[in-house]
Amino acid sequence: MNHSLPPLPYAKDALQPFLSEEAVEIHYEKHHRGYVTKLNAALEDQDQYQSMSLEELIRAVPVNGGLFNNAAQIWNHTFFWQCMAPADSRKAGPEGALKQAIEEQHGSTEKLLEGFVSAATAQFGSGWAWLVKTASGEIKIVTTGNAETPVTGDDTPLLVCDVWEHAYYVNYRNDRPGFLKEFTNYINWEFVEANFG
Ligand code: MN3
Repeated sequence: MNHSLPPLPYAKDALQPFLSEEAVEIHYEKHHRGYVTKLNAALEDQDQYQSMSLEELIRAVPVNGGLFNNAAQIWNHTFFWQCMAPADSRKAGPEGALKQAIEEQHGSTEKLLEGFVSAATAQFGSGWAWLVKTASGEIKIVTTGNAETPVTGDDTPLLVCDVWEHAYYVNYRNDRPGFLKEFTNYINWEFVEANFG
């Protein structure tokens, strides 16, 4: 199967001032597209993987190998873009069952997001910070290194933020915490609620 780059869910300038058009352009057109190009090239002589969906491929290949890295980075980035929304289509916070679960388990959305920012700041080197739902319904903050993703495990991803330096360097230079704090104001809570189920 030839994998394709999913369209961005909004215009490249829609996340300003959090992310400039240039930052989204580079991240999407160079990094995200680059993983798609590399994966398709690497799959050309790998007949056993060609009929697999992206998720099937991520689960089938060795973690941290070349196929895994490109496939997982495609999946993680596609999920990441959906986790943010422009101001005119963004809710202030979670509602309904998600809100209730967050308050029961973490006290408040603010406290959960503080923990998320701390964990994401502390992730050493390149990686991702996630909110996931465990099989027992627990909302957890987890971080993964490099391309690693909850897709290989049993947790359901709810939210992710890219903490590779390429995600924030254009607008925030080395200020990862500053990037993360702004990220929390641009969360697409409707998407997170839908993932929570
Ligand atoms: Mn990235």
